[in-house]
Amino acid sequence: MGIRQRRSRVAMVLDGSWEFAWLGEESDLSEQALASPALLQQLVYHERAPVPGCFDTMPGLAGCRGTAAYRTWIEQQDEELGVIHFDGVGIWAAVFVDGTLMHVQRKPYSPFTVEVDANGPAKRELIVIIDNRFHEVRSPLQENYFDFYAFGGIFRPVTYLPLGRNHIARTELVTTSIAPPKLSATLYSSRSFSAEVELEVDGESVFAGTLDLSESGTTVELDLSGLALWSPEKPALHTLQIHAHGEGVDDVLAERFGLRTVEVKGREVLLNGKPLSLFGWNRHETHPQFGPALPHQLMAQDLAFFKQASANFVRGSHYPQDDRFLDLCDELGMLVWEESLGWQQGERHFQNAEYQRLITEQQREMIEAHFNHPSIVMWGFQNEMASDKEGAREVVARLAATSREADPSRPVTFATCRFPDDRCLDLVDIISLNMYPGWYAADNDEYRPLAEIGTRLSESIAELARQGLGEKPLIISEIGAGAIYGWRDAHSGHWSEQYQTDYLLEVIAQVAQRDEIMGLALWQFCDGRTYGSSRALGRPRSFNNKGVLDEYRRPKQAFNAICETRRWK
Ligand code: ADA
Repeated sequence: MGIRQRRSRVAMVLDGSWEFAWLGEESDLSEQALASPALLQQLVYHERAPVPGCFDTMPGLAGCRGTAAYRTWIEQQDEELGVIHFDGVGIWAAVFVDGTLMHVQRKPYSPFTVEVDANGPAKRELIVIIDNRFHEVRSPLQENYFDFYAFGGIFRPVTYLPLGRNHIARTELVTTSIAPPKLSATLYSSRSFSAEVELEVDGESVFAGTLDLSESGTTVELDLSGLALWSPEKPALHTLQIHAHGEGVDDVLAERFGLRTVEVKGREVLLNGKPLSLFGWNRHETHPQFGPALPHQLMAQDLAFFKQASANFVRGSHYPQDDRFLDLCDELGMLVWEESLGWQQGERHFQNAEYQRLITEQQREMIEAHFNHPSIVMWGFQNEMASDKEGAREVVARLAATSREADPSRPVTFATCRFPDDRCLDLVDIISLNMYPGWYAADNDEYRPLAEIGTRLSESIAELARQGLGEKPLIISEIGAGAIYGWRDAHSGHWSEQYQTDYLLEVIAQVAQRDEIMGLALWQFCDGRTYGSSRALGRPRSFNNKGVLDEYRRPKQAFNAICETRRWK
């Protein structure tokens, strides 16, 4: 047979202007439509809304909580089935195709897919009901005590993949050696079938043969001698092209990857065998006009600011990240800590079986979806959970095990603010401490000098050693101070840009002096909307103002000072 006309997999991008209906703050359609989808036929779409987008940043809907309906259409041709991929929605969603309930999404920020049958050319109706109200049963992962605002909408891209019933579902690509470079490629298929498989890397054939593919995965070991490694300094990327064809299968999938290894050795995290020194920020996906539905250009701008400050590390606080952002991190050599959704979960969550089921599911799904991003160097979970309380150990053990089972190739961690009373740090590979010496104090009338920063760091290091944890890598995963953009004060009072500058330069200087600390993630990259309510007095403007840029990415004095004088290892 001559050169086979290989079908190239074509993804239909569904982003754009969808029909839209705001159903109000009292609507119970979210519940009713699940019971009787016929109700959807009564919907009248008066408006249109952008996807990706958040309806509660649109004029007239800012701050509203209730139910919205989005609708678009999918043109099917000769495919055997279609897979709709949602990269992230919030807070809760129900997906209907031609009036049939296909999926209920209860995990904000998680990617998910909906499989649609195909029977020849057809125009299929896709309706997504979004509810951005808090609901501890329907959406237990997102609560309004978190210190970041939960928006509502279809935050991230939606694509439609016309496929055969037999197709490659996903891959897991693990660098097993860097000298010479070797890659272990595991192919997961939609169901069990045998196929002629050809693998090409950057257009060069590296494997050809018959494989019995299955949902549990089939692994091929590839010797990729001569290919460049991925590193922050030289983020070389390669493309694995998978062609599977034969009886009942004709599929092709391209997967980008980077050749690099990550391992923990004593107090070091090694990338390609070299110790890492991590410096950067915690970053929320947030903007006053877009919520978490950030335009691609803004993501690129954010990372340009990281680079301007010679940062090499971003903690995706506190939920699964936009895949496009992770692509940019791969391309720019920005190292990533990615974590599932969490914010100070406590004993009531430990005892909530449904919460535990969903968060464990989100952890596994996040890892499977983002497995091949070389920029991700560690998996996290449960930010600032009550890890000093009864029941915490079981939760950390489960999430650490879930992470290691899904991906043995990366270390796991979680950020604690309970140290030295933590009960769980021996269960993770990397110790990550959140602390705010010199900013928060037990007694709000207490004077809190910047000298507290060095003292707290030294005390923490000594206590970790006393607890037998001194031989693990240590990251200061959150530390920072607030500043109101534009507030310049000769007295360097709290909330002034000067105070924040003094604070952060002291942090960097103190951390840089301590070899026991291999990573620093300042809190936080840019200001982000939070809630007024209980913490209004500590959140002027109902924003978390600890960004070194404001919410519109206007640099504060601290950012410029860090760029000019940052001393790092
Ligand atoms: C905690 C939390 C952050 C933020 C920070 C703050 O460390 O993890 O999300 O709320 O405190 O600004 O106080």
